[in-house]
Amino acid sequence: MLQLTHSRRRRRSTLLLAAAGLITLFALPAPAHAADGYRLWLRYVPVRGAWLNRYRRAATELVAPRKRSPTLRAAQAELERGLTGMLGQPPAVTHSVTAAGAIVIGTPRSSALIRGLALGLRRVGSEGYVIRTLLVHGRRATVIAGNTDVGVLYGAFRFLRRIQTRRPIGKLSLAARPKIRHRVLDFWDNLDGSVERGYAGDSIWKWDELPQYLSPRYTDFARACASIGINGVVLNNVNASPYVLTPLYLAKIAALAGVLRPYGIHVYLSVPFSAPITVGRLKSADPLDPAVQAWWRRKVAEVYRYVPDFGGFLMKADSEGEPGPENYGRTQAQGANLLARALAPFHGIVMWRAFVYSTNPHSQDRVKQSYDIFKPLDGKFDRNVILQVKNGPLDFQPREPFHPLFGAMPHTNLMLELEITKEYLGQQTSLVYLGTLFQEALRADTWARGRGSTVARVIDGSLYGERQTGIAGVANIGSDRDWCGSVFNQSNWYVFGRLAWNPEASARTIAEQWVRMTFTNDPAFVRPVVRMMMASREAAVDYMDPLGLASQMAAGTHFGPGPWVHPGPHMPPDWSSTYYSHANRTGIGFNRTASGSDAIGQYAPHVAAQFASLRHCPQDLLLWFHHVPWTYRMRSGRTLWDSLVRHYARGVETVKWMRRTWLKLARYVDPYRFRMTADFLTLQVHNAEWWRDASIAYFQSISRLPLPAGVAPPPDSLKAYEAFCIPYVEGTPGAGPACPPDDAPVPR
Ligand code: GCW
Repeated sequence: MLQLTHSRRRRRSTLLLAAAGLITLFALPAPAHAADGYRLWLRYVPVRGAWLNRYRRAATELVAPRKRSPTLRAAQAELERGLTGMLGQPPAVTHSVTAAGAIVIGTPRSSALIRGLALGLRRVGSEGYVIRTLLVHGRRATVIAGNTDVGVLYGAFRFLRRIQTRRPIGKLSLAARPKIRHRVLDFWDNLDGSVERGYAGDSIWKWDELPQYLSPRYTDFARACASIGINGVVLNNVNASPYVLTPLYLAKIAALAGVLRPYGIHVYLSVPFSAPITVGRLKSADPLDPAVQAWWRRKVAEVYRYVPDFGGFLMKADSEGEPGPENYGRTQAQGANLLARALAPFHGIVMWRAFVYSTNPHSQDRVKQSYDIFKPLDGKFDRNVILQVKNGPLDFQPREPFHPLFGAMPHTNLMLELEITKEYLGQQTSLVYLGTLFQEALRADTWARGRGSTVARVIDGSLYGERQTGIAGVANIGSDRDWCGSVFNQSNWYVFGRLAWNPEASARTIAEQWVRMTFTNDPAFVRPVVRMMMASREAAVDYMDPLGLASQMAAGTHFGPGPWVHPGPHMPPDWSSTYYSHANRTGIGFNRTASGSDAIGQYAPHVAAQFASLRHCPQDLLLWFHHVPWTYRMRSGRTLWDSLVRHYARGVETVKWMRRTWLKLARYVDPYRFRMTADFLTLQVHNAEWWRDASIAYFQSISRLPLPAGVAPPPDSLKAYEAFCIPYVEGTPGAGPACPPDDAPVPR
């Protein structure tokens, strides 16, 4: 939610730039195994013990086709890098199998060897791979093959992962293909280098240096994406600057696309709907105006001259101040098809966001708007349009029910949008593993075609048979040395990619693999850390937004508690907290049943019946759907009030337990990552307590009920919590401080 102005200008003086240059010149190169997080999960640290010889025997030489595309060269380079790092010696690179234990890579087209083998490549499609141990010229070899070069690259990463996670590689028979076609990272990066909701430094795209200088970081970014199967990147913020469509920037974008291409990554752009006016100097951007249509056709053709394999556009229209078809009395479908028709000849797609709502004090329940706007348009979108729908109907809250559009648009391509950057979940420092949140979203059953109509099956095309399938994650990547602001934030990038490849995969298994690759395979470390990660999101829900509450955070920054934020002249109701909690003397929660906003009516009957029943509604969504008396008896026998308070307290306890757990693990981690995580957990305990105390103080002022036995009263007064405000938070759009000067006097 939020922000009308997003153009933060940054002035860097020439002097500063010069100073930075000097620092870079004299900076010492990082030591080879510096555990500063730069290498992500691709650290390739040496294997020790019994595994080493077993792996060495199965990786004696690397057999690559003579003629290699940049993608095959990337696969080869990765295998060389990984094997050298882990096995302590580089594999001999050859073009034919000369010894037992060879690794053979290629496609039927690039390699006669692979052409001659029956590998069953048919079933893995255009991006999948087969990894098999077989006899080649009488010698045992591991073949990593795909129908395309990028399939081989994915296979190479999978093979390396087995070594990284200490799985046998001697007798392999693996085949995999992605279930979703467009697996995209959405960057909310502005052209001035700032990142909306970014908590890991500035943008990684250095627009000033492009196209001449291509930072090696871009390649490392592409490697990381390819290692988890991400095949698309939207380079810029959905609150888009028109400049991306100018030749100046198109040349820069082309240069970036050139770096990402070998790794199977297509580049996309967010564009403003008003571009025909701002860039094209037309009078209108009306989708039905032939001049506007012709402009987009010309512009798209120009984009493809720069980037021949350009992926397409992402559009935020009619939302939070962005222009859109509504300005011309046209529908979202008419707007989307305008772009789709320009892109179709080039096989480009439009990802049209369903995050459309009007911030109008008199408008109906905010969470109903998107469904009401889009549902009637089912079947009206061109085939190369994919509607990009956030996981929940509000806005990336710690917990939301699934968005009712999932399952409700059988004749429209639908993709899922997740937020990897933790805007509402503690931002840079809190340890919150989002695998469980993503998994919950994917496994939610829409019941659109009976039991098992999960969101995963809506978006992978298996429910309604769409061919344009997709999933997007708002990236958490920035210029910080560790890419994501903290080592544990890296796991969220990782799990997004893995679930995008296979939305039915398990968040726990993925967490475990990530821990093994990022830290160590020692079970004494892996087990407790995976437990921490798996508990972490529920802990955050507990101390921020328990029992189905939503949007209780501070306005603007979305960091820290703000349950008291109420509508006012500068605060539309649906950006406030009290609008969502509906806390009053009788109870708390948003009545979305038939007697309230009836948002429940947007779900399939089976789901709606469950949500509508106080008794059967999942308790963790209770207050999302119901206004419940404070004294209501929960299934546990406790009153709602007691239960609410206990959730806040439990959240804090869980974070304390996470911290205690981590502190015992020093001997398994390098000092740098150990210390940073330990200190961040200390900070998180502090934040969780702040959330708990401020929330209890606020809600108690309304419920006027005593605290349950054993719960200590908040140490400060409600007034003090309300007055406290953090003025500047990284990633918050807008130039000035987020604290209104009269509410929060500047401390002396
Ligand atoms: O969650 C909200 C954020 C805005 C963001 C918006 C969106 C890019 O607070 O910063 O704008 O969602 O998804 O468009």
